[in-house]
Amino acid sequence: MLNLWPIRVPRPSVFSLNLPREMVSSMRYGGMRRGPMAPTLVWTATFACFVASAGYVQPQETSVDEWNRNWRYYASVRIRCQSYDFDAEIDADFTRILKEYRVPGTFDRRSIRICEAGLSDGSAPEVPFAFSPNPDFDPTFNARGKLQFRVTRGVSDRTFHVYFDLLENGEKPLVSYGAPQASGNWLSNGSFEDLDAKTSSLVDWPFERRNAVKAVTGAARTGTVSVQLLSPKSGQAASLGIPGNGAFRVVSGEKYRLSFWSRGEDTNDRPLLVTAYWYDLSRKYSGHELMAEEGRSHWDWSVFSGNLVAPPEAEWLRFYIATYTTSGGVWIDDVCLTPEKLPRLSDLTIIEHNLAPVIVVEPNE
Ligand SMILES: [Ca+2]
Repeated sequence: MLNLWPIRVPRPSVFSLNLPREMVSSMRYGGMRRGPMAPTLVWTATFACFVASAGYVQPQETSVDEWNRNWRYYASVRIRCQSYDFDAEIDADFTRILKEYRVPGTFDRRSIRICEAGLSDGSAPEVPFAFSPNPDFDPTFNARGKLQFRVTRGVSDRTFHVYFDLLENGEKPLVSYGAPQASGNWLSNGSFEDLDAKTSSLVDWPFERRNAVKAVTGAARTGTVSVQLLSPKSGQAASLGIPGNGAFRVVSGEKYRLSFWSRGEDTNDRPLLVTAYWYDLSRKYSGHELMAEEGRSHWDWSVFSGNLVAPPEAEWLRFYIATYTTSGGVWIDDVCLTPEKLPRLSDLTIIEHNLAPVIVVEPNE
């Protein structure tokens, strides 16, 4: 895998330059604090489906062509893709977009289909998805939920068409993609459970020995694998770069949330630091923010969650979770990164169907 960035190991001088030690150590797990430098911290394939037709049910493959023939609407959603495959999550508010275009009716939850649009070869591949309706979902007044689907790696924004219809236009067949694959995490393999079958190394987390980080089994928070950080030498950091593969593409001014679980055992030096690094369009380093530092030497699995806003000119983001401990160790699991504002549906398109031939019946004399 291509590693976009030289691994930067945060050094103590970087932090002492910018933040008084007292302030840094006041940002601990367990509270909500703000500092001048600190962001807000909150610790805490083709597929088969069944089409009912003329009183019987038969399996039938569906496709964009068929949706264009039989469905009445699609909306677009743009997603900033990454240098790795990930499961995107979007805010699918069908009521809002129908209202915006003054279309009355009852949303048919079974009718959702997704395809990728705007591909240079003109194809529009189907995209498996999972739809989770909001708790107060109502097909007429609040047809809203989260749509999760896989976005494969790429270099630019990508457009997806979300097809749907109203019950008034005839109920559509429910489609099943098997077990939901999506997790709503903009990182790939954030729980470290996906291992390469040949090499047994973690998919999308190509660790380098000099970073003193390795996958371990038996001490995980969830599943069986977590990542252990242990510095080999006093004054040197062990550090986990996030995402594992390169950097994360951001939109300047947008807010992002990083969360992960950590556990520390018998640490003897700066147990845990979380730092965000920003890079510009040309992938040059443009600044960093210390998000938190753990002060305890020993702690059980605790969740960290921190928000930060992409500064002007920022195009890429990379986090480092680091420790200076040379004894015990720090374990990390379930790393998750999401944009606060999920992509939304836009540009409702009403598909005009050819009208059936009109047979004019002359009234009887
Ligand atoms: Ca795990």
